[in-house]
Amino acid sequence: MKLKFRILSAIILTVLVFTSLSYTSGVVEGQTPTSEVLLFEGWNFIGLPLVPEDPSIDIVLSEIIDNVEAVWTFDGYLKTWSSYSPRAPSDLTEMVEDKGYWIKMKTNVILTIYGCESESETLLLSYISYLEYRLETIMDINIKQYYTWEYLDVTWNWDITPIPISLYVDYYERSRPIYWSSWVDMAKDPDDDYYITKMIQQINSDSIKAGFTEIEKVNFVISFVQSLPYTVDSVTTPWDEYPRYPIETLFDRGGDCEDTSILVAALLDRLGYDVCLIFLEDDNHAATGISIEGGYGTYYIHEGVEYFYLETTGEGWQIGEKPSSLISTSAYIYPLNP
Ligand SMILES: [Ca+2]
Ligand SMILES: [Ca+2]
Ligand SMILES: [Ca+2]
Repeated sequence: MKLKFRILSAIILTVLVFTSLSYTSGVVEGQTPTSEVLLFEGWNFIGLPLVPEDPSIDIVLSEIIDNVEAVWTFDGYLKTWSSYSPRAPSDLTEMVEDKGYWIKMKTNVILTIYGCESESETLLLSYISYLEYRLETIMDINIKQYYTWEYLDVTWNWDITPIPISLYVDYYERSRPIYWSSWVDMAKDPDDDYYITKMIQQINSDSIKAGFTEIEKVNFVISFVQSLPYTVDSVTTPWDEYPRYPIETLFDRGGDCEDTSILVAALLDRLGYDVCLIFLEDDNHAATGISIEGGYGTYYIHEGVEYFYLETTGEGWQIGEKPSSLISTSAYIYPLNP
C-alpha cells in the first residue's frame, strides 16, 4: 500500500511535470543519433525517443547516474512493477523504447540517449524513400499516343513522339490565365517546341507525299485536331473554364474550343503561317484564324490582315467555314506574332 501511495502521488506530480517535458533529437551523418530528455527534480514519467545502443540501465543512465534516485516501470502483461536504484540490487536492468518509466531525480538534468530510430520510424522513412523512388520512375515514363482519323477519304495514322509524364505534369501544375489574350502565350510556349516540331515534320512529310496544296495542308491540320474528342472543361477539370496548353490537349486527347484553337494555332504558327486566336464573345466560342494566299470563306480583318476563320471543334469544317449557329457579329482577334 505504501508503494502504491508513493506511485500515485508521483503520478499526480509528474503529470504536471510531463506537460513541460521535451525531447530534442539530433542526427549527424556518421555519428550515433542522439536525443535529449529533460528531467526535473522529483518524479518524471518518460519514454525513450530512440532505441538505445545498449539497453542496460547502468549504461543508459550512466551520464546522470549520480542524480538518479530510482526508476520504476510497470509490466502491463505480467501486472508487476520492477525497479532500479543505483548501486543497489535491482530487478529492473534494462531500459527500452516503447515503454514508460517513472524516474526520480535529485535535481534537474538532461539525459542524452544514444541509439537509433525505432523500427516504426525506420519503416516509415524507408516507405517514404520507396515512394520517392516510385515517383521518380513514374516521372521518367514517356507516353506514346496514337491517333487515327479521316481526311480526304484517307485514314491517317500518327504515332507522335512520346511525351514524358514530367513535361505533362510541368504544364498541368501551371496556373491558368484569366485573359483570352493570354491564350497566345500558351500557343507560343517554348517548352513544347521539341514535340510541336516533331509533329510539324510529320505534317510536312505527309503533305509532300500526298501532294497537298497549302490550303489542303491547313485543312489537314485542322482535320487532325477536329478529330480529337470535344470535352467540356467543367466535366474534365474542376474548373468552368480551363484553357489547355498544346501538350495537354495532345496528352488528354481532346479539349474544348479554346484548347483545340490553341493547339491549331501552335501547329500552324510552327509551320510558318501568320495565325491568330479568335474569340466570339456572344457565343463564348474560340477559333483560330490564318492569313493565307488563296484563302476563302469567312475572314476577319485585323490591322489590315485578313484572317480566315478555322473551326477547330466538330468535324469536317474547312478553312473559312464558320458554323451558322454562331451569332457573334464581331470578334476579338489575337495574332500570335503581332
Ligand atoms: Ca511551343
Ligand atoms: Ca472552355
Ligand atoms: Ca478548355
